[in-house]
Amino acid sequence: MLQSSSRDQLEKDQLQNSFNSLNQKKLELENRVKDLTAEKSQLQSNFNSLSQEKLELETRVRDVTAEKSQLQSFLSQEKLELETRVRDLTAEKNQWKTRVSDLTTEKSQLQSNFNSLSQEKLELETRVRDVTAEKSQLQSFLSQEKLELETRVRDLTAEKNQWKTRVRDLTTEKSQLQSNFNSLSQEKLELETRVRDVTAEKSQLQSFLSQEKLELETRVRDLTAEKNQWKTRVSDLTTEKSQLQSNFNSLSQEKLELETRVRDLTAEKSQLQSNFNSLSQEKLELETRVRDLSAEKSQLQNRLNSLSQKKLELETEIPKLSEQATGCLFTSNELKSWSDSRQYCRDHGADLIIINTEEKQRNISSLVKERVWIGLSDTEQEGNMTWVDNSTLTQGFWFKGEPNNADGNEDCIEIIPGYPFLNNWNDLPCSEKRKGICETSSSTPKCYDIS
Ligand SMILES: [Ca+2]
Ligand SMILES: [Ca+2]
Repeated sequence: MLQSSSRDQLEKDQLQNSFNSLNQKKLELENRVKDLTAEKSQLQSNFNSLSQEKLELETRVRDVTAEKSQLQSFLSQEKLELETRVRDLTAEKNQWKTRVSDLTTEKSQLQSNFNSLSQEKLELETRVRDVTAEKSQLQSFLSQEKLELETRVRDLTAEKNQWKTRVRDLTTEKSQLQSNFNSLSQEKLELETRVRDVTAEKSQLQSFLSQEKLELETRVRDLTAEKNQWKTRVSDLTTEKSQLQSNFNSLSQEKLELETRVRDLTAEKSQLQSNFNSLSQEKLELETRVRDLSAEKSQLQNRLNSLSQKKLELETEIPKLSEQATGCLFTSNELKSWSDSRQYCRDHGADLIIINTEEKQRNISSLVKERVWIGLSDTEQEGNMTWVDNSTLTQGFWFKGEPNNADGNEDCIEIIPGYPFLNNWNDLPCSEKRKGICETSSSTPKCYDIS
């Protein structure tokens, strides 16, 4: 019966220790779960702010891309309009050039016609002069001939008819020549009229061509000025386009950097997500372990409860058992030195208690409520612990570090309640005041309660 209760007690102590360490471990795990939860919240918060930042960057990239498309569209439209206008102006200029060339050719043709007409007129004038000279000669010759004929008519009447015939022939020839002369004169007049007309026409053409040329030159000047303005505007637009291209390039560069940053952030987010997942996994494992430990704790608690119940039952058994095993136990009402306490026990037919088994140590430890003397000392010889019946100590239930014979003056042994039942002995000076546990033989009828 005693051995069984002792084993239960041992088991109960071990369970108590296990329970304490498990409690401690549970607290540590709970703290670790709290820390991990806080760390997880921090990671989630970081992840949210990174997601927000990523969204803002994406919105900015979209805006920049839209602005770039608008600028490109505007520049393309403007460039197409300018190219169309330059093509139109170039075609118009070519038409004007063709017209100037045609007019120049026409003018050259007219000049050539005019020159040939002038040459023809000169030749006609020369011919008219020659015919006139011939006529004069003929007149002169005819007058001379008439005179000679008149003179000779008289003399040459025979010859007169011949000469008359000849004169008639000559007169006819003369009429013919006169007619020729008249027609030539008429022709000359017509030619002169035509020359005048041609001259007037030439002057008009020259005036018209000069006017036309001046207008064309003015228009060419205007067109050249306008072309220069367009060239300036094209140059400005080209410069503006280069500036926009430069802006676009820097924006593209910035966009690339942003994309790189987004990629880095995404990788970092993936890493964080991975960390978060592993932490979540670890948290789940810890929760599982906490659940297991809680279940184990509940089992231990149940076992502890049943053990406590058993302990209570056993405690009710102890006085009876103590009485059977050791006889009666009692203490003094006053605090005394070890020697005075022993004397008190002797005065009451007992002696200070001898504890020579583990079961008795447990029973006594469960009963004491204050520091008490027991019947053990090394007063006779330092380090040689001896019971009051002069038997030598075989098994001690010392507190950790005891006996230490502090100041070389600790020779009497006490039990300190509250320490583990099997480790609660201490040596201290014998003059210290304690109650002592007295133990009678089982034959002594009267017992005192030491509690
Ligand atoms: Ca000592
Ligand atoms: Ca001591």
